Amino acid sequence: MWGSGTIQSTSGEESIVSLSNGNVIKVSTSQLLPANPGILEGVNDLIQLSYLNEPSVLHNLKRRYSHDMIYSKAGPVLIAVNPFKDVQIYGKDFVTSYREKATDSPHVFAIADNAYNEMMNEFHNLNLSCSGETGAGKTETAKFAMQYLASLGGGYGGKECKILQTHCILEAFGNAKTSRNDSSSRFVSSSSPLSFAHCSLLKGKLIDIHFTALGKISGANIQTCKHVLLEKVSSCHSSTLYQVLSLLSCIVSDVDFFVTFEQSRVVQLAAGERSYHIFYQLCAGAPPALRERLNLKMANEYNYLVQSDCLVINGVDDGQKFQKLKEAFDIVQICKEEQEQVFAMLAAVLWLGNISFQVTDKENHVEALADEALTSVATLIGCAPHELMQAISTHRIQVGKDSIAKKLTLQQAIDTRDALAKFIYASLFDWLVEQINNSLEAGKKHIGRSISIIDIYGFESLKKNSFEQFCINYANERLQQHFNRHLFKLEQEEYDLEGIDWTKVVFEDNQECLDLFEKKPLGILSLLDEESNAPNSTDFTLANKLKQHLNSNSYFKGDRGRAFGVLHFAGEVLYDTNGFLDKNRDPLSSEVVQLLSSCDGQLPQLFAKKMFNQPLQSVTSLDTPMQSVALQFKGQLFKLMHQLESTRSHFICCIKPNSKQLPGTYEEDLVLQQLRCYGIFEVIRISRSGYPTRMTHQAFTERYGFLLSEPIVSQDPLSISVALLKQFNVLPQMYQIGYTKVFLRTGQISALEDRRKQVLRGVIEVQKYFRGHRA
Ligand code: AOV
Ligand code: MG
Repeated sequence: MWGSGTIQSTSGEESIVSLSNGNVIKVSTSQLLPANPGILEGVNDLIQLSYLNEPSVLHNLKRRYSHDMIYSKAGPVLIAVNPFKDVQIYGKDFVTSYREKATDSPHVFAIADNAYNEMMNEFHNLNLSCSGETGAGKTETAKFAMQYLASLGGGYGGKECKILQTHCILEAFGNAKTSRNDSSSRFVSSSSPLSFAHCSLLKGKLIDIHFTALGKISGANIQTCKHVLLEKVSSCHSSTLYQVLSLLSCIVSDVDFFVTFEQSRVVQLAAGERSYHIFYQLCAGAPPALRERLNLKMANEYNYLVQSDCLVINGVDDGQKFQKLKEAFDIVQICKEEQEQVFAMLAAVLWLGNISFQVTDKENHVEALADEALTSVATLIGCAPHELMQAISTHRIQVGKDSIAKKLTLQQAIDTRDALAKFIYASLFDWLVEQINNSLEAGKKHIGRSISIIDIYGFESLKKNSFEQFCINYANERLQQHFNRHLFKLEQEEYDLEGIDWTKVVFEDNQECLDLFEKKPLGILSLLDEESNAPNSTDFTLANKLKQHLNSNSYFKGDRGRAFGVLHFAGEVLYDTNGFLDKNRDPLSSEVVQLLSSCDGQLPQLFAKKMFNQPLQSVTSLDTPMQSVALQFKGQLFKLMHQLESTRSHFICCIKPNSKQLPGTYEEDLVLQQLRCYGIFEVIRISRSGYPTRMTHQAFTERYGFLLSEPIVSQDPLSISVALLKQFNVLPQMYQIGYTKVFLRTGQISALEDRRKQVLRGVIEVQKYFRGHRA
C-alpha cells in the first residue's frame, strides 16, 4: 500500500514525510518513490508518466476511474477497468465522434476504429483479443467493440441488428451464473462482425469500380487509385464512408466457436452456481401452450437445476429474458418450428436428469424406471420409452457372432444418462452457431480482410477448483503466451533482426508453465490421458502419478491427498482431482448415439449423424477409450491460437477493480495484482523504450519522399529515409534506422503526417486555381 506525501526532511536512511491526509510519518528513504507532477494527473496513456512505478500507475488509473474514465492506454494495449454500472459512453454520438476522430480519449471504440482503418489500409486480417480474469468485463467489452464495428458495416440487410442479436442467443446458451460472475461465459467465442466476402474481383479492380462509381478518379492508374481510395475511406465523413462501403456490399459476419464450453455444467453444479441461463429462461418464460407440448415444469422440479440451491439471479427476470430470446431467434431467422425443436431438446435434457434407476440384482445392475421422466424424454426426442430405457440401462457386448445386451451398474447408468444430456446440449449449441452463421451469410470466401473479436472465459481461482478450472486456466495461459509473444518476444526479435540498438525488457515468460501442461509424455495433459485409459485408475492414482513425474517442475506443486497446484501466470491454483478422470473420459456410448439416430426428431438425428461423421471423436462402447475431453480441448485451443497467430492482434486487458461486483470501489491491491500478472508494467516499459511506429524504407519514401526539399544523389530508399528524417529535424534519440525499416518513437509520425497533409492541401488549392483560371 502506498500513500502520497511531501518529503519534509531527510537524514541518513530516514525521511520525514507529511502525507496528504495531514499525518506525518517517518519512513526509510529507500522505500520512497517519486510521484509525477500534477500536469500528468490522469494521463490517457500510461507511457506518458515521467516516473513509471507501481503506485503512479495505480494512482493514475484510480483517478481516471473515479471520473468514469474506465479506459486508458498502456502503449498499444487498451486497459478497461470494469465500472460495474452503466456509463454513458457508448451511444451513437460516441460512435460518430470516434469515427470522425473528434476525440482521442482511450475507448474500446477507438481501438476498434484503429483496427478498422488498418484493415482497410493494409488489407490485414485483424483480431481484438480481450483478456482478464473472470468478471473483469471481457464479454461486455467485446460486445461494445462488436457494436462499433457492426455500425460501420450497418445497412447491409439489417446485419447490424442481427449481429448484435446473436449475443442474446449465445449468452443464453453459453453463459451461466458462477460464484464470481452472474453471467460468466463458459465458452470461447471468436466472432467477426466485419469481414469482406468477395472473391471474383481483384483488389485493385474492386477499388477501381468504387472509385469510378463515385466519379472521383478518372485516368489514374490502379495503384494510385488504391492509395487514394483507401485514404478516402479511412478519413472521410461517416456518411461518405457508408456510401463507399455500400458499394462493396459484401460485408459478412462470422461467429466461429472453437473451444468447447463446459459441458459438465449441464449435469453437475457447484453450490450457489447455476446451469446455463437458457434452462431457467425456458422454465420461467414458456407460454402455457408450449409448456403443455413439452410437458414443462418449473425449474425447481428438475434435478439438474435444483442441486445447487440457486435458481434465480438477483435483479434478473428469466421470464422476460425468454421473450427477448425468442425475438432474437426471429431476427436471426430461426423459424418457429426450429425454435420449438430447440425448446424440445432443452426440455429433454431437463427431464433426463429426473430419470432414476432401480437396482435389479445383487451385482448392483439397474434398469431405468418407466416414469414420467422417461416417457417425457422419449416423447421429446421421438423414440419409444423402452428403446430409451434400453439405451441408458444396458450396453451391448460382442459374444462370438452375436451381440448381447448387458445391464449397467448404477454408476454406469447414471454416467450414460448424463453423457446423453451433455451430448444433446453440446450438439444443440453447435447447431445454433451454424444456424446463426447461415443467417449472417458467413462462410463465404473472404477476400482477406476481416476483424475477429476474441472473448474467452477468464482465469478462475475459486475455493475449490476442478477439471473445468483446469481447462479454463490452461486456455488463459495460452492466450497470455500469445500476448507475450506479440508484445515482447516478436518485438524484441524484430529489433534484433533489424540491428536496432536498444535495452531489452525482461518479461515474465510463461513458456515453462505451458510446457508443464503440454510436454509429451511427461506433461499434465499426457499423464491425465494415460491415467484416464488405465484400468482401475482413480482420482488418487492420478494425483500420485502427477506428483511422481512432475514434482521437480518448479511450476508444479504436489499437495496432500488428491490435490495438486499449478503456478499460473495469474497466480497459484490448487486443483482437486476429484472427478478429473470421469470428466475427461466423457463416456458417450454407441448405444445412445444409435438411439438418437433412430429417433423421429429431426435434431436428434442430425446430432447423431454429425457424431458418426467425426472420425476423431469416434463413438465407442464403454470398454474402449475415445479421444479425451482434455485432448479435444487442446486441439481446439491450438486451432484458435493458429487463427490468432495468422492475423494481426490488438489487445484489450480488462481489470476487475473489486471482487464484490460493486461500482465505485477500487481496491488497489487487487488491481495491482492483475496489472502485474498481465505484464502491464512491462508493456509500458517496452513501449516507452521502444519504437512503436515502423515502416519499410520503401513505404516511408513512397509516402514522404515528395516532401524532400532538395534532391539527393542516392536514390535508394534507406538514404532517402535518412535525408527525410534530417530535413524534418527528427531528433536522433527519436528514431533508429534498421536494415529494412525506419523505427520511430511514439508521436513522431504525426508531425510528418501533418506536414504531408499541408503540402497536399497546397497542391489541391493550386489545381483549383488553375482550373478556375482555365474556365
Ligand atoms: P467476463 O466476460 O470478463 O467474465 P463480463 O463481461 O461478463 O466479464 O462482466 C461482468 C459484469 O461486469 C457484467 O455483467 C457487467 O455488469 C459489468 N461490466 C463489465 N464491463 C462493463 C462496462 N463496460 N460497462 C458496464 N458494466 C460492465 V467470464 O465470462 O466470467 O471470464 O468466464
Ligand atoms: Mg465473459
